Amino acid sequence: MKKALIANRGEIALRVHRACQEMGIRTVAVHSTADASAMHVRLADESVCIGPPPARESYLNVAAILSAATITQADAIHPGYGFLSENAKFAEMVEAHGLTFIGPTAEHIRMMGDKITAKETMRRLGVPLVPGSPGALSSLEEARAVAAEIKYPVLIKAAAGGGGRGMKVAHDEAGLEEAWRVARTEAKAAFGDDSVYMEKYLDRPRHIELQILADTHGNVVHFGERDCSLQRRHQKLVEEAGSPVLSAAERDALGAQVTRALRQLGYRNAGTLEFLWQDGQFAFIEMNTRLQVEHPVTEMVCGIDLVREQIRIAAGERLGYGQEDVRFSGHAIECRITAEHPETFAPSPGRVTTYHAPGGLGVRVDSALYSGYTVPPHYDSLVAKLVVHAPTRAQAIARTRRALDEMVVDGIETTLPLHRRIMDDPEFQRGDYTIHWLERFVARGG
Ligand code: MV4
Repeated sequence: MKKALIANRGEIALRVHRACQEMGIRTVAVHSTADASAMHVRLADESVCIGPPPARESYLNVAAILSAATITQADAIHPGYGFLSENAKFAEMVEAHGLTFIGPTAEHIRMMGDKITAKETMRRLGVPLVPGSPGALSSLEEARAVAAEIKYPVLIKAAAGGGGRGMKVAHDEAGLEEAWRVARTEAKAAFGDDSVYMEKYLDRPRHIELQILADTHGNVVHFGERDCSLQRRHQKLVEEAGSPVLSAAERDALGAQVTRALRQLGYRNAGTLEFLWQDGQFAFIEMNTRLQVEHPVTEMVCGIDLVREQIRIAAGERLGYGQEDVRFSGHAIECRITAEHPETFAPSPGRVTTYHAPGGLGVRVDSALYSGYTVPPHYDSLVAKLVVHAPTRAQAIARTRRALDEMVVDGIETTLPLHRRIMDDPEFQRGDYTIHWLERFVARGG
């Protein structure tokens, strides 16, 4: 692999560029007209403008991206996260053009994109699930029967869903018809597919996910878990590795189950399995077939470069190490700093007059910001990921607090003040939170 096209923007385009650079692989940036002076364009070896600001016409424009790869003679494409990263058709088209897709097979992307197929596959491979319907619900009558069996409250979810869209709770039989109707209508509108399924509703779970890598020679290794419970409206704000509630033995047990399953599946490249954890029990809900935003916390505790590994795997190389070689050291925390008002979450694009990144031992900032950069209004509001590593969780919190105080992003509103308040909160410091904690924390104003 000599030249890779990076089909993304912002901090993740930089992240992939850095891995390529260190491996002696030249990079091609693609960009919209709104991103002509973006950092990912400045750092890449070459760049190609692929369209106007709306993502649909640029970062999601498959024909323009494949043309850019052809004219620059790239031999691989890394999709980053979001945009085309979990688009099976795109992965197929990349390979049909004789290029290497740095990610899983189109078949596995498609399989996990359908949440019903993903669950059925994991059930067959022995991964624990939330009790629910065996597959899609064919009628309201079937929904009633399954709910009676698994007991209320229940959740109706869209097969094509994820990220919380097309999801409705029913607390009792009286609420089921409405949940059934609304979930199907929303699923049809959002995904063009009204297939839905049912699960027992867990009322206070944590969101814990497991990172894996698989090479094309049958080796599958896991890199432990991330606790991603601190989210608001399905947008994660803070992630940690490891989870404050998991023991090394529980991690090993879950990891062994998951790696066995993915080996049987013939999965390749990076993947993340999402679980809900409540009362000491794990239940698989979804699998993400991409590099995730929060991958750096795993990199920090495992001392591994996940993007480098993705590229090596795509080039057909062997992992070259086994599970026993993966060691976990210390604790890592990521704060997602977004260009939003810290209380109202109103978007705050605009010109960054001063940007100053924090530093020191155990501090990493993944960001495409620079002083004088204008954050465009067209895309995701993430402007920086502050990632901190320290020997213990308490030290990681203290270090995050210190780094947040050093960090300057002037000219726009950011969530920096909210992150400071979270780090100062006694419940957060005790690790005492569920997926509902942050919503309430924000509502009570700290
Ligand atoms: C659930 C759940 C409770 N019980 N499933 C939301 C997004 C999608 N990925 C799965 N989600 C949930 N599924 C059962 N059976 C609660 C959520 C949920 C959630 C999950 C992870 C992180 C944040 C969340 C916020 C609200 C609801």
